[in-house]
Amino acid sequence: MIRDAQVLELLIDSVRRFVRTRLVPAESAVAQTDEIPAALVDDMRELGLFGMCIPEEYGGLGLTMEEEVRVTFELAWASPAFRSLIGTNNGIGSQGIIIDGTAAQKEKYLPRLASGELIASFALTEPDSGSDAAALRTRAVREGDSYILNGTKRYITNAPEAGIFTVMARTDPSIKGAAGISAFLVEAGTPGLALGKRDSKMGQKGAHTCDVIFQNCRVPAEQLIGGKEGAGFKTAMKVLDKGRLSIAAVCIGAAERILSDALAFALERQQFGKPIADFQLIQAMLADSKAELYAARSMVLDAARRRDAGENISTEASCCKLFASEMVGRVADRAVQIHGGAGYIAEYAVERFYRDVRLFRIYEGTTQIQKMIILMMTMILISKMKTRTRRTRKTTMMKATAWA
Ligand code: COS
Repeated sequence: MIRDAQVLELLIDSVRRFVRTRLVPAESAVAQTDEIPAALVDDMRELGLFGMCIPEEYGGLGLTMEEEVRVTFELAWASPAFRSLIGTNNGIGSQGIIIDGTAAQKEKYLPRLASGELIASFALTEPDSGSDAAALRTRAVREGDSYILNGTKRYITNAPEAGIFTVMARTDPSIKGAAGISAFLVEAGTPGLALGKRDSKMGQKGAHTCDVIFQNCRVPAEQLIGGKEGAGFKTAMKVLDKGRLSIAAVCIGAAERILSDALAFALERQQFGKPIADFQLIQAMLADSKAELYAARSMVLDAARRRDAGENISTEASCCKLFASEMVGRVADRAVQIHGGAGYIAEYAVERFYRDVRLFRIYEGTTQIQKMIILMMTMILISKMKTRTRRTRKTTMMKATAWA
């Protein structure tokens, strides 16, 4: 849903100008230093980028999903590290509060997240629980008006910068699965919360991850999201539904950039007396990339509109994340191929993007997990349909069409 087309075009236009004139020229320095310059972070704050998806009543831009993905297409034209810094405040770091938080929790944190004064982080993954998120072992034991947290979270994006963590921990050890998990808001600096050293990653330099370690970390009970024990896994899954759609949008922005670089190179590079873009085998790689990119873009826009219309988009979000992240991997691979030897040299952006985009097939749920979710949802629908009478089958079919 687009609320005001003119306002949105103005926003997209200013983000596009900012990305192309300020972020793109800084990409290679960010990759070398592994730091985003403070002046650029200030500019991102000023543009309102940290609060794009936070409701207006808390100082954010309150973008709808369709508006958000359209802005993300622009943002992701530059290195993914820039989007990663604002990504947690708009997505996995704030959505738990927005979707399931109490009024007091919203009031306390959302305005500071929207302004970018506070960076948010989402701590679900652990050393022994990645894809099987419900197997997490971090414990939260109630003691008077507090919970005592113990455990380790791994690969936590923006943890080194974070002021607030959404932490999934087990409050009921008698339940091994999802129902024993609760979500907490833990402030950086709380005694008993420590950070590991920054991870040394394959790509996305400038975007930081590290372990977050809890050792007898006392968290006030009012920091339990929604004030409800046992609801934390569902909160995390709802957050990831949106997160996966946002990542798919990032894949599209990145693929547009990579394809544009590949096309520019193919038009410039001469071999056998003419630009390599004149050769059909090169043209085929460019055309395949464009077609797949268009398909992914259409999927993401459709899913975003459905979410705005209030539909359950778990399946669509997984379809988008699966297709778009695999698509950008293929586009980056072809771009390196088109660049030839130059594609293997760090001077060219495609070498960096090739490594950067590899992460999209892994985080916020691997490609294999997305396939599992898609199949699970489809099987639920089919089994429901099989057990109904003909009349109710018709109703279910109608519901399924609306839901699927
Ligand atoms: N929205 C709301 N509720 C959801 C949900 C969603 N998208 N997905 C699952 N749930 C609910 C289920 O309905 C179920 O509730 P009930 O027990 O009341 O029926 C509960 O959550 C448990 O669901 P399920 O049994 O499907 O959980 P599983 O342990 O089988 O795990 C997957 C499901 C694999 C989908 C989950 O573990 C997952 O997403 N793994 C990947 C984690 C990930 O993305 N990590 C990235 C780190 S964050 S950057």
